[in-house]
Amino acid sequence: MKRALITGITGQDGSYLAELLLRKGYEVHGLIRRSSTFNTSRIEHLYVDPHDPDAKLFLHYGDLSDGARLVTLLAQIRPDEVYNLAAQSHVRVSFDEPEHTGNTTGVGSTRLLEAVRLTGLDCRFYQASSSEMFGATRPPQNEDTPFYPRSPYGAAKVYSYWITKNYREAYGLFAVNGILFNHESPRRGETFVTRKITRAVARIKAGLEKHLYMGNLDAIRDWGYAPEYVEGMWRMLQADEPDDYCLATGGEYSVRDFLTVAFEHAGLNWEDHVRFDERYLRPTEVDALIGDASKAEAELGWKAQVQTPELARIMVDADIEALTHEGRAWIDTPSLPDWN
Ligand code: NDP
Ligand code: GDR
Repeated sequence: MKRALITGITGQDGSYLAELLLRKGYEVHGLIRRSSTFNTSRIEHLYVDPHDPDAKLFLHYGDLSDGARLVTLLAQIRPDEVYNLAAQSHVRVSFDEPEHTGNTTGVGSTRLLEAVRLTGLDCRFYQASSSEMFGATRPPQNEDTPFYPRSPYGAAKVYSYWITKNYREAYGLFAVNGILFNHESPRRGETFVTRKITRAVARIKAGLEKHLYMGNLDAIRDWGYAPEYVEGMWRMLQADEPDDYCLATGGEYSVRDFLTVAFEHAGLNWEDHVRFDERYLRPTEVDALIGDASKAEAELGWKAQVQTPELARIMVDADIEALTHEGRAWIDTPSLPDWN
């Protein structure tokens, strides 16, 4: 049985990846942060009491800012695969907390890579790199596109990208960068633009709210469906040679387009409800990210199935369902394309 360690297991991607690996028969270990309230709602449905002989999911306290803990944990777990998904992942917040973002989203990756090296493990390493690294470079973007980050978050991810590549070259570690374009789902954090919109649609439809306050509606993104993207992460670690890959849909939609589809799906007109608030603008914006994932398709057989309009409808339906069924809808395991 293969063993995996996932940092960021409580996040959107971590929860889908844990599900995927458990389905594939892995023993899954997750790094979680101590918090005064429960922060494991996205993986509660996967959790089995560790005393149960069938338990395959194990959670461990730790933090990417605590290098010694990472060494101890790796030595104890001895994983075959490490997925580094943990990060302060909100671009707008990274302008408020640039140092913290650098420490976790950037140097945190070095701490984890060092822990792998110090424990001498023969394991494969996945780094959650981001299309935000391309920043101001014009689309379409692929693995050869130069980086031009436009936020402390983007700059921290560029650092993590290069340190991952350096450990591959310097120490022969099977370390890969998945350069993922925006991917969303009903489990997306509520302050990212897609989920903010679909949650508001559900609440406006139910008469709980009237207005939604937004920033720049002209930004263009390539929004895919998160459960498909975690399959791509896994495929990168099954390849014969370590390499870096972009995952994207190739679609081109503005925030305004997403608003239109989401509100229309609920029989609403977004212009009746959306208001501008400058607090949601960023000091420097990333105008357009549109990915070219042809390398992943050719070498990994990975291709996005769900395009942005369908994604918006999936998320609106889930948020409406969640309001009527006490918030449980987003836990449902999505139906996935047949990859084999
Ligand atoms: P989320 O914000 O949903 O999850 C982030 C995870 O990181 C959470 O589990 C969080 O824990 C954990 N975390 C944050 N800080 C620390 C820390 N100091 N030590 C340990 N754990 C920490 O992100 P996503 O699931 O959307 O994204 C996963 C990764 O992929 C991130 O690195 C993100 O930057 C990157 N990425 C995401 C894309 C997307 O479109 N979703 C696109 C490209 C890259 P807690 O729950 O306790 O807060
Ligand atoms: P992004 O995602 O910055 O692309 O980073 P986000 O959903 O936060 O913003 C997308 C675009 O929407 C514009 N926008 C707003 N954004 C938010 N959050 N709230 C608003 O009210 C709002 N109004 C307009 C933004 O300006 C931006 O242009 C995500 C994260 O998941 C990163 O971790 C990941 O690396 C990248 O995607 C790829």
